[in-house]
Order: sequence, then C-alpha cells, then structure tokens
Amino acid sequence: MPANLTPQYYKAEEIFKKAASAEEKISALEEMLAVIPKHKGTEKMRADLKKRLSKLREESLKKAKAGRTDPFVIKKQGAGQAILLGFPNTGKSSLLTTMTKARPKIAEYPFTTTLPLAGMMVYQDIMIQLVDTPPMTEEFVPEGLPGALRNADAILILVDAGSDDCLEQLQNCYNYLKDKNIISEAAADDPPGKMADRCLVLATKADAANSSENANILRELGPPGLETILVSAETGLGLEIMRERIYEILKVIRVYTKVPGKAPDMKTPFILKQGSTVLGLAEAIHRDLPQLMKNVRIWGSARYEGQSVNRDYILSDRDIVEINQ
Ligand SMILES: Nc1nc2c(ncn2[C@@H]2O[C@H](COP(=O)(O)OP(=O)(O)OP(=O)(O)O)[C@@H](O)[C@H]2O)c(=O)[nH]1
Ligand SMILES: [Mg+2]
Repeated sequence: MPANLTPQYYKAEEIFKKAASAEEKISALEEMLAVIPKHKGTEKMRADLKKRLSKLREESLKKAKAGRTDPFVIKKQGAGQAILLGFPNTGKSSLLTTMTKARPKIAEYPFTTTLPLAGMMVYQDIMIQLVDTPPMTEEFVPEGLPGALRNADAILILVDAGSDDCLEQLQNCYNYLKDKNIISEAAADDPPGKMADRCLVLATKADAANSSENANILRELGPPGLETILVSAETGLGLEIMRERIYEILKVIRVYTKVPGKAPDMKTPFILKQGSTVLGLAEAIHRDLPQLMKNVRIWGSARYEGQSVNRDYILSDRDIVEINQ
C-alpha cells in the first residue's frame, strides 16, 4: 500500500537529516511522527520512527545524567586530598580560609556550609588539597559525604576545643566513620598517629578558654590510637605540626629529577607512593621511559652521592634521580 507522505512530513524529514544535536533530532522525529498519515501503508514506518525516537531519548537522558556534576565528587589535586569532617561551627571553613586561598562563608551560626569546597594548602615545596564540607550531627549526615570521606587520602576530624561537647563530637564522628566502614577500628595499643590509617583529630579554637584541658580530655578519653593536635585558625597555633602530620598520613614521597650534567629541578618534584621504585618513577615521567632508561644515579638516600642503582631501587622522600637513556 502506498505511504502517501505529505509535504509536512518531507519537511520534517529534511530537518531530521540536517540535525546536528540529539535534541534537534528528537524534535524532528516527533514532528515526523505527528504529521505522518496514519494508515496501514505507514504502519511499518511509524513503528520504525517510534523505535528511533525512544533510542535517542534514552541516549540523551544517559548523557544528561553523566554530565550532571555531583558536588561531593571532588577531583583530587596535588600530593593528596585531606577532607575536613566535623559538627557545625567547629571551624572547618575557618581552617580552609587560613590554610588556602579558598574563601568559604564563615559565620558564628551553625550549618553555614552547605556544599564541599576545595582549596590548596602549601606544604614546603608541594600542595595538599583540603576539602571543607557541610557539617554532620548525630542525627544528620549530608548525602554524598560518606562517598567523599571514603575517597579522601586523609580525614581531619575537627572538634571545638572551646566547647565542653568536644569529646561527644569526636566520639560521634569516629563512630560514624567506623560504622560506615570508612575507617578501620584502631587497636588499643596503636601508637598515636598510627590509628585508623588516615585520621587526625584537630581540636580547634585553641585560643578559647579551657581548650588545653579539653584537648587533654580528648587524648585521654577519646578513641585509642588517635592523634589530637590543638590548633587555632585565629592565632596559627598548631598549624605547622598539623601540615606535617597530614603530609605523613598521605604516605607519599617527593622525588626530584635531574638531567645528566645539569642541576636538579628542585621546583617540581614527582609525587609517588611510599615504597615506589626507580621503575615507578620512570613510568610516572613517561610511559616509554622504562624501556629506554639505562644508567640511573641517586643523590640522597643512596650510600654515596651519585650512586648507580638498578630499577628496583626503592626511593626515599627528597631523593634526586638522574636517568640516563
Ligand atoms: N576563637 C576562635 N574562633 C574560631 C576559630 N575558628 C573558627 N572560629 C569561629 O567559629 C565560628 C564557626 O566557624 P566556621 O569556620 O564557620 O565553622 P564551620 O565548622 O565551617 O561551621 P559549619 O559550616 O556551620 O559547619 C565562627 O564564628 C568563627 O569565627 C578559632 O580558631 N578561634
Ligand atoms: Mg563551614
């Protein structure tokens, strides 16, 4: 049976053929379906149009979903990512402001921060990413926060050392992390700092009354094996030691490279996982380098300066490496 297609149909089909985007194609197909004569002769064509339309709609929905950015998925930058966790008003945003160029809103009332915000903190010659987050409480944890915590390299638990609730705040945060399996439980005999692999407690507002006493209460009665540092975003107390501890938690090393016969590049170290070898460094520099490298010399951890080592040699923080091809 003849289809007897109309000029409107041919026009819509022309638009469809020229359409560049999925949205244009969808609306042209919808038009074609709307204007196509509905009789036995076009039955197959209409079924085909419907099939194409639903396929395009599905694809475009998938794309839209993938393109939507989740604010709790924070792309890592620098030597590692340390996320701030804590009850409202504990000074998370103030710490981010003091340590980085990021400028979150700070206020004396609770629940000021509603979305995560990242900033870069300088540590010696590298940068470490700090991520401010909306607060958690015993009753409420923002959706998306557990995923962000799980993904972070270090978790900084902030508690207000100026408040008598600080031990309760710490216990709540710690129990939450443990219950959600974000960290593993510390053993009672773990030395401070070894605990729960990547947590550090920051007792904030060190400039407030009773803060030292409260920090001691946290150390004595808080979960075992947790290291607590008393810090103040206002006076700067404790911030240097905090930076050092965060770096240690990241378990990375800095390695500097040098071209034969030239001075080493001490400005931009390669950041590698602790335990990385010369081969790991070569892979990080360029994927073809492992095949090309011949003699490798090390300054720093080697027995003598400029010592030749093989590709299995385990590098140390601040080693200088010369790779000859
Ligand atoms: N004295 C003193 N006050 C501080 C310090 N750090 C933060 N504050 C104050 O504590 C209040 C809360 O600070 P924020 O940085 O907004 O706290 P937050 O944890 O980000 O709060 P939320 O976003 O609500 O979770 C503000 O009034 C700050 O000025 C500090 O080191 N010393
Ligand atoms: Mg905040």
